[in-house]
Amino acid sequence: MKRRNFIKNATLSTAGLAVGSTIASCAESNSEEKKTTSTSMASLPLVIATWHVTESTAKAMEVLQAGGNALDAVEQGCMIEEANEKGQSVGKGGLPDRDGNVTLDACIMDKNGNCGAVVYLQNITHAVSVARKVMEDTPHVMLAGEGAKQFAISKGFQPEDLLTDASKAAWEKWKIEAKYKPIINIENHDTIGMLAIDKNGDISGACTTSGLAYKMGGRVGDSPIIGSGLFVDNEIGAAVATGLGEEVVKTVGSFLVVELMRQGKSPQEACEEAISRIVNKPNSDYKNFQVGYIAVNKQGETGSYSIHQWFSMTKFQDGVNEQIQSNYFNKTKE
Ligand code: SD4
Repeated sequence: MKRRNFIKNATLSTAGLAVGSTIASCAESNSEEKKTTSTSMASLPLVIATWHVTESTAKAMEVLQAGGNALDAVEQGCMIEEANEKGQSVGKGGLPDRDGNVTLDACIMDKNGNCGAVVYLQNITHAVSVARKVMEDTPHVMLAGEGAKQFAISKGFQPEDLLTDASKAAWEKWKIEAKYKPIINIENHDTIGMLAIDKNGDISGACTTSGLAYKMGGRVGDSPIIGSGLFVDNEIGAAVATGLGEEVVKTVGSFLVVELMRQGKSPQEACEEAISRIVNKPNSDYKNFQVGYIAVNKQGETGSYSIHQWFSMTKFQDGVNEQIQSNYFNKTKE
């Protein structure tokens, strides 16, 4: 499935062996397509991620199987996609803003509620790792722009040009008309949000992106905003978002999903409710943008849901690393 295939009109935005403990789970999804999203018996460790990123989930699972914790797993899993030049919305090869600058946003959150983020980071491929350094080596949560870059360099990250020939060519083509119609894509490799539970039952998450293609210079989306693009609560579960970041920020989406789980909803129900908050706003323009959520609870149940079709979750559990198509809200023909 190629990235832009999702655009149906001009405005539509947008094997390893599992070992570990087994957790019995009793909550159930109310989704019509229950089989696609939930599990009644969750064995650990497990990893889920937005979109089709089986190489990234495989890396994360490798870390977990080797005894690594969930934080190491999500960081190293996301790094695979950041280094993948073909993924045009993450790290190296990411599509630039309208001025031709590739600017990255990322965040990471651990089991203790610690978090770190970078926004508008340039010339450093592994934004997720810089976010982790912000979390672990500074008294701050977020660093932006030049400050984030200088911090990364001080930590040994090598600056490099992230604009590949393919992304430059796409930008040159875009400039001919230069119309900004945020594209939320369905391609195999995209903004990656990843959640993991390790053998100890501890949860961590990460999210990394080059943001919306041809955005205004300086624009930052939901992905590095704790509570919007990502939220982890080790007592309850975790959620991560993808899609038109402005809409996620307006509803503090990932925090909302986790709080809904705290109130007793399953991950699937919580993702569906968070999407319904967006589409049921007065005058919601949801037909013209995509938002998707994935979530996991402490019992290891998972869920995913989006506004439009073509969103998927990759899940690695019990030796199975698979892409699972998400159920979605807008069933009218697109
Ligand atoms: C953003 N949420 O910058 C990101 C974009 C995205 O798939 O998820 N694209 O708004």
